[in-house]
Amino acid sequence: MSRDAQKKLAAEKALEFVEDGSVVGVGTGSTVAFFIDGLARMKSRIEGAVSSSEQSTRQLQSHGIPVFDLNAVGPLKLYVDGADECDPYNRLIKGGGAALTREKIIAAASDRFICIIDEAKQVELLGKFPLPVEVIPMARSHVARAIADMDGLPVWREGVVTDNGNWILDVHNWRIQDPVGLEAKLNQIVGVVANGLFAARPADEVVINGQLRPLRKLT
Ligand code: ABF
Repeated sequence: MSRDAQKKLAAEKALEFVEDGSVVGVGTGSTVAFFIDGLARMKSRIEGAVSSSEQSTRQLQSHGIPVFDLNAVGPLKLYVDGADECDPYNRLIKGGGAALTREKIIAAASDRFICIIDEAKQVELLGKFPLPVEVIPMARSHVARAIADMDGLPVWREGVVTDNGNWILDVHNWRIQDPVGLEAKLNQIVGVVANGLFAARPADEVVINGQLRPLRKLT
């Protein structure tokens, strides 16, 4: 099955968890784009959405789906989003689409976070995908030095400005044995806004090939 077919299947399955009359948290990326198209087919049954990016907002509004400010409607019952990597414990690397900070905010404010992925996103160990870190522009070099001291290789995603007006460093060369610990450590670096590890708050369920994937329990 093609990657697009897998993404579409995962997005369609996630629609089953959307409650009538709810405001749905909506992520960013090509898999979520299929989910938004599906939401459009059922838009009379939902109140609207909270969006994690200007990109998703544009697509939602193009379908006539109302987009709300999280402050006005939170907490949410459901957040649906993609990922760049997903380990067996539903811990994720996200941020390839530069929307990680708003994605993380909505995930934190949602009772249930369903992650929709294709097979290529599944890994045993996080880190092959370079870890995105959103930084305040003036702190870019300071944060890069701190990451280098942690044996990471930070690469500035030059030319990309996030919806929050910040920059992104993508960190290569990490094989992440302790995602929760590294997520917390990165957040301590002055100038870091957020990082793409979703480990302290992993996905509640992962949908792949149209099915909910069983969660491997951390022993
Ligand atoms: C988004 O989903 C980002 O965090 C991540 O980069 C992206 C994955 O994109 P796609 O679904 O296009 O593979 O939430």
